[in-house]
Parts: sequence; C-alpha cells; structure tokens
Amino acid sequence: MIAFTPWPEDDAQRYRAAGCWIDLPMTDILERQCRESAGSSADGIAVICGERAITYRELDAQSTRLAAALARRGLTKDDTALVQLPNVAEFYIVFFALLKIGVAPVNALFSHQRLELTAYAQQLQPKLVIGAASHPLFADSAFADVLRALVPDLAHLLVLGAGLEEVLAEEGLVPAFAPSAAGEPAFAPSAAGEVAFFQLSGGSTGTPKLIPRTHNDYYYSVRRSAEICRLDRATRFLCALPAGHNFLLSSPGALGVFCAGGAVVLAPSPEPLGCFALIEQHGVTMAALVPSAVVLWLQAAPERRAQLASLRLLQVGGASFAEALARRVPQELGCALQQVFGMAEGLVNYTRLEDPEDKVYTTQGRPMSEFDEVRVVDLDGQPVADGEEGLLTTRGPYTFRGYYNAPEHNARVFDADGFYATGDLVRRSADGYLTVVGRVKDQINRGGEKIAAEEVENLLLRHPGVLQAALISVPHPLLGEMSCACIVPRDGEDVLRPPLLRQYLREQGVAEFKLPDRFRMLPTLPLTAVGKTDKVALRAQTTIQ
Ligand code: OOB
Repeated sequence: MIAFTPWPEDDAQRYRAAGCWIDLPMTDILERQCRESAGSSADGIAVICGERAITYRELDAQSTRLAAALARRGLTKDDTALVQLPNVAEFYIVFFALLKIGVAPVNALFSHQRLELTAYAQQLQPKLVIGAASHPLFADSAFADVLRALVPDLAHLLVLGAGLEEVLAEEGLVPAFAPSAAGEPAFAPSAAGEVAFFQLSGGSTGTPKLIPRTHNDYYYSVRRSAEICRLDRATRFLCALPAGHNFLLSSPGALGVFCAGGAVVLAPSPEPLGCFALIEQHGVTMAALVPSAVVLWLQAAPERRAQLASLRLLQVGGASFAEALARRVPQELGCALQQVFGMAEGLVNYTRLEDPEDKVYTTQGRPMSEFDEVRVVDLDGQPVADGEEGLLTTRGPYTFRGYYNAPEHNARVFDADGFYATGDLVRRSADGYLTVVGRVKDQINRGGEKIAAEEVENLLLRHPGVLQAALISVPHPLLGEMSCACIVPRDGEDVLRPPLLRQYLREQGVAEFKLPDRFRMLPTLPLTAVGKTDKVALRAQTTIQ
C-alpha cells in the first residue's frame, strides 16, 4: 500500500454510511459508461482532441490495452508514476490505464521544468515516467539520465511522440483476463480506500508537496460536483487549462463529464480565438477558466459573440475574480457564471446554478458537500463570527489528512481535530457562503498559477551576488498578481541585472511562470518584531508602474 494519512475510522464510517464513499475505484467511471451503452449501438464520444473523437468504449479499450502493456512490463499495484502530458487525449488514456493497474501517478503541469519534475521524482521514486517529446525535457535523452540517477528503480520511460504510441497500439494477451497461477487477475486497481493518484499542491514552502488522493474521496468529489453542475450526456466541456489540475479534472472537470456521459473538448490553451472556434465547432456547453483568461475572452467576445451560442455555463476559479468582471460574464458572453473556489488538497466551493445574482457575483460559493466542515478562525485558532475575516480551516470526506512524506509540514497545517489550514483568508456569511479576501500563506497567485515564495527565494539565494531575497506579490491588471523579487545584493555587487538573474533562474530549471516579473534592489529588507522579513511592509512600499 502507498503510505498516506488515513481518515479516522469513525469519520470513514460516517462517510460510507452517508454514501459519500462507495468503495469503488475510479475505473468505475469508465466501466459504468461502457455497461450503460452495452448492447446499444450508442457509444457516446468521451474526448475530442484535434481531429480525433474518442468514444467511451475506445477510451476504455485503449486504456485497458495500455494497462496490459504496462503490466507486462512489470508495473504493478503500489508502484508510482510521474506523468507530464499536454492537453491531449492520451492524458486520459494514461490516467485510466494507470488506475486500472493500481499505479498511482502524479500529473506534473506541462509548464513544469527540470526542478519541479526532479522534486516529484525524488519524493515518489516512480517506476515509470511518461513525458511528451513536444516538451524540451523529453526532446532528447539528457533528462532521462538525470532521472535515472535520482531514481534507481526507474524502469520505464515512455515518451509521447517517441515510443508511447507503439506501446498504446501493442496487441497481445490482456493479462487482466488471463488469470495468473494463483487464479488472480494479473492486474487490478488499488483498493478504493487507498491512494489513486497524487495531486500537486500550489505550495508555500521550499519543496513542492504531493497530495495523496484516494479513490473514495476523489470519486465522491467528482460525483457530487457533476450533480451540482447538472452535467448530463449533452454536456460538452471545454478543457482549456491544464487537464491534470484539480479544477479541470474533478470540479467537475473531465472526470465529472465522464461520470455523466458527456464529452470533453480539449484545447491547448485558454487563448480566446482558438477556444471560440472549438466552442462553435463542437457545440461546447460549458467551460472552466481562471479570471485572467476571462478578461481575454471578454475582450474578444464582442466581435465573435455568435461563436459562443452553445455556451451555457462558464466556471471561474483558481484566483480572485473581481465583482465588476463577474457581472459582465452573462451580459457579454451570453452564459451563466459559476464561481469555483477550490484547492488540490480537497475542499471545493461552488456558487449554485439556482443562486441569486448577488451570491454569484460577490461570493466564491459554498462547500459542495453537507459533510464539509468549515471553521473560520483567528490567528489563535479561535472561531470568528460570521461576516468577520478569518483563516479558512476545513476537514471533510474529500479533504486530505496529510501531504505525502511531510510530517513536519503536516504538523504545522493540521490542527488536533484534523482541520487543514488552507492559508486563505475568508469571510463566511450566515448561510455558509465564502468570500475570499486574501491569504496568509507565502504564495503568489499569478493568474491562477501558484508560486511558493520560498522556493524561488531559495533559488535566488544560491546566486553568489544575492545576499537576501524576498518574493512578494504586486498587483497586475490582467493576472491579478505578479511576482516581484526584492533583493539585497552582496557588497560590491554591481552586476545583478534582472535579465541575468532571470537567466540564472532559468538555468536552475524552474518553470517559466515562477520567474520574477519584476526585481527591486534594496539596501536592506524590512523586518518584523521577531526578525522575519516583513512582507506586508515590503508590499506596501513596492509600487510598480
Ligand atoms: C485551485 O486549486 P490550487 O490547488 O491550484 O489552488 C488553491 C488555492 C486556494 O487555496 C486559493 O488560495 C486559490 O487557489 N483559489 C482562489 C479561488 N480558487 C482557488 N482564490 C480566490 N478565488 C477563487 N475562486 O485553484 C482550484 C481547485 C479546484 C477548483 C478550482 C480551483
């Protein structure tokens, strides 16, 4: 079994009794669709990717074929995998294939580079790595050598565009249906109460953290989300943000769409012209965006409104969405708005489709489940009154109980009752709606992409010319926030030019979105009473033109 922090037994029993946890692996999502269409000629489309339209039966068959091929190569339950794929159909084929053999993957973002991937590989020690030749890291074999040096057990590296296709097409005995000597099927998913895969934490610390998600908890969040968003067979969902991100995978995301028998239309990016064309071509009914992408859609829409005729619902989440922009969505894009405030760690809040306008425009919704427990507390952990600002803490049937292999960090972010401190500052109304007003975690939310300040600061501090470094957020009209590195150079250091520092960071192998947008050179950094860098003061004295 892959190690993770379980829920206390009485909570687990409660979640089962209530029907949240149904003790089925997530492979049930596909099996159910295939069962329901068995005998009928109707085989609905599951995924549209470029010119390809893949039906549910094909998705099931292809993922089984890949599962079998991987099982033949010795991959088995409790192994882990590191996967980095762009928004292509293979993302879902691989995801289900790995679920079918009980191999738990982590889906790295396509924007991730060497530093992020090696951090995940080091923590997970995967037996399998799947990448894409369209990513610079997998364009040649240099990175494979780096990975092999870090992960002695790494047995297989498959690259889309350089070999993975052949494995996908491989014929041969399907071991699932060929009982082994002991009469057991040669592969099967991990137990529903165990880790299905790992989500990525937005992070606020030096090392990126992994979030174990079990079948039971994740499958529940997917089913409940699909219900709230009223997905059905007619749903055509545009996935234009990274397919592995929790929002696009489960809120309700592609997995929610698969539960309902609808279709996922993949887009390489949220860039409006390409997305509008896909919406028109495929009759897309629903899309999910971060606020910065909504701004681009609003700019592009007036000339092209007719292309959006089929769009019924736009979900917006991942970062704060200004009320003034929210109000423009129905008017200018011709669809309903749903705000989504979620996190890879679990808790997801939605405004409901039937909510009055003021709720939809001014709040980030309320928890999806009646079993979500939310406590809004002050700095001493004492509950604050409704309507007052406080720190959001939560526990529930799909909120994790511990980061992977991170006991010290877990001790900091969970209280004695198992409530997870999200790091978000919120106000809760008497009827349970949350409005996000800020955050206490040391993170920059750059248009929905999360940057852990400490991670970038540590990289900057490795530069010989940098004495001190603090990464802060500064307002940005499109992204909401961008990052600014405040740097105290070492004595006599006069060549710390921003382009060179950025180049230095790039050479460290960090994702491009984490490179500071701005640099400020300072003689000293302001300190708090206890001697820590005073980022509040730094932000207050940093104005960017
Ligand atoms: C989603 O997940 P993550 O893990 O990338 O980021 C979570 C953090 C939250 O703790 C909060 O700080 C911020 O992103 N956030 C929002 C927000 N939605 C997320 N801040 C303000 N308003 C919102 N609507 O971002 C995520 C996961 C599932 C569904 C939607 C978003």
